[in-house]
Amino acid sequence: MTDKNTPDGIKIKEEGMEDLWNIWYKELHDGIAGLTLKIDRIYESTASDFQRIEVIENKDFGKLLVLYGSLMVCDRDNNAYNEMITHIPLFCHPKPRDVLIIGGGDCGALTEVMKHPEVEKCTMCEIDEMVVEVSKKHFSYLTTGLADPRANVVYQDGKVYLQESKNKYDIIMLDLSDPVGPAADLFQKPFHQNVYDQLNDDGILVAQAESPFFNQKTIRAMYTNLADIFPIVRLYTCFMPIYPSGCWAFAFCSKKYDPLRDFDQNRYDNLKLTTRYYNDETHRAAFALPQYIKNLLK
Ligand code: SPD
Repeated sequence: MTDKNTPDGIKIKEEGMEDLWNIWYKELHDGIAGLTLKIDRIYESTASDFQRIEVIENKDFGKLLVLYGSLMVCDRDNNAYNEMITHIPLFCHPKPRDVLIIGGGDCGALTEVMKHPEVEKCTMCEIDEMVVEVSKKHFSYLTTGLADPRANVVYQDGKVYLQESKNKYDIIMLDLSDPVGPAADLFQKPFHQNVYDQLNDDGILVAQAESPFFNQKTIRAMYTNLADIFPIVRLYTCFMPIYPSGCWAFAFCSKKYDPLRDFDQNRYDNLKLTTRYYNDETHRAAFALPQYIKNLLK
């Protein structure tokens, strides 16, 4: 392609136009840092009754789901989060028959839960049906668990669902977006107390707990509140490159089982899970916390 000067001096390209596509995604973390990704394609840009929903694509990270301007999942690294929020409690509970996921609309956690034959029923209570529909369209490999007859999807506010639930669960997972917008109340003590009340006497709660680097106030408040309610509360982390700081925390809260002492090595060995992040070593290592995170919990 060669440049050609027009009579008025404006340069034009001889053949076609140069591709000037230069669209970037930018997510600020605490207003002081951030993640930027070059967007190669925009698949969806819409809004539900609850939030903005975008699906964009980056050459290296693949498709990314963005809710209210915050990255939720992407092709490249969803495994870490989804595997660590599910398999850790599932291998610590000796009979995880009845599981409840609150949130989790991308269905990645539900699909991981379905890998456990001991689970008889897994209910996913998601407020926003459009997130599930968008995920089925763009992240179909995350949503395969929906076809399992043990899966039960309810579209309702998780807070209302739990208040009205007559059921008791072995494991409850809070697979939530950040504590703003629709999920804000689900990070508060009254809701955590409600979760405790809906767990069986040996039940386990795992809650996503944000970035230990950028969201220290949230983690400290959550930990303090949860430790008032549950006899056993342990924080653990995993690497999540698309989330703020690349390190993500979860709170393991339990009425009876300890996440290390009660890890069922035999069940793990027999199940021969296909995973990309979780294994018996990452299970144990996840609970080894850097000193600055331990200090947060004092
Ligand atoms: N800042 C993004 C935090 C998102 C944590 N939860 C994601 C839920 C995906 N199932």
